[in-house]
Amino acid sequence: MKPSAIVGLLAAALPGAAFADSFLEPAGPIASGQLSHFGVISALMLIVIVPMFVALPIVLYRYRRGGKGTYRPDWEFNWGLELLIWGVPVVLVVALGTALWRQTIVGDPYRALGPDPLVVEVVALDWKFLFLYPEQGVATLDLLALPEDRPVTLKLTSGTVMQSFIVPSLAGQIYAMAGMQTQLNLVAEETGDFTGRNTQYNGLGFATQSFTARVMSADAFASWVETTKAQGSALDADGYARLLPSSVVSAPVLYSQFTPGLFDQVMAGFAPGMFQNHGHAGMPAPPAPHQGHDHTPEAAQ
Ligand SMILES: [Cu+2]
Repeated sequence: MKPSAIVGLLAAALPGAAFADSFLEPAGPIASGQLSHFGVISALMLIVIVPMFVALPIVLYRYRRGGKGTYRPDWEFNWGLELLIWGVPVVLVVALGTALWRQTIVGDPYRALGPDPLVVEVVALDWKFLFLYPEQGVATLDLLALPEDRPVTLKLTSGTVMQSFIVPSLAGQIYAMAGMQTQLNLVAEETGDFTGRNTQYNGLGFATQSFTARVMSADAFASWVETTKAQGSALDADGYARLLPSSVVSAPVLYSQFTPGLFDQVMAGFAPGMFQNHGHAGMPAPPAPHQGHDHTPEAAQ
């Protein structure tokens, strides 16, 4: 039986809802790879676990007082046993290591999954995620809309503390850090809503910091972009500044447009020397010498 079949049987034996929004119900190749790797390592570890649980009662029964086993207190060495005790773990470690090595390369978050990826810029905030679509010109808060079957490259940074971004059904976690950019590549192969969240504790709103990854057909995505352009409000530097205070977003917010380069400005706001260079996008008011210009909205024009 293939390892993935074992996991499949296990999954079928338990309520389906238990695996929703988990890599155990993958909706793309990255999570599928995690599932089959999980199956392989589980099967390999059973080689150790099953014989042990079988042997334990046999040994207890055979060598009990009055049992058939011979009492041999002078026994010291047996080549067969030595080979078994040392050989099996060595083979297992090599097999596990090889499987992990391959999976690490295949599941590398930075590995492009195809030509012409949809680029989405992700800014982690307290306690929400801002998604910027440079190609489409729209932006969202706590809604990651994705087209089906098109490779996606997420570029992540944080506008606040370090966070850990994950959409378990689609791809593994990656950190988002202030002043730095990380990348996560994925392809969604099933339409539907999947839950994504931050898994790095960042304060009171942490438990509620989740968002919906909504996978649509290519056509539905295109019309979603058009609808968003027509309906949403614009996100400018002031709008971004209003997102900085900690808050939980009850429903996703759509923006018809955003200030181009906002993602880079957020990162630059944390760059060394920002107090001299006056990067305003990323940070609340810097502490020390800070003068020579006006911060009122009129002056900012
Ligand atoms: Cu300033």
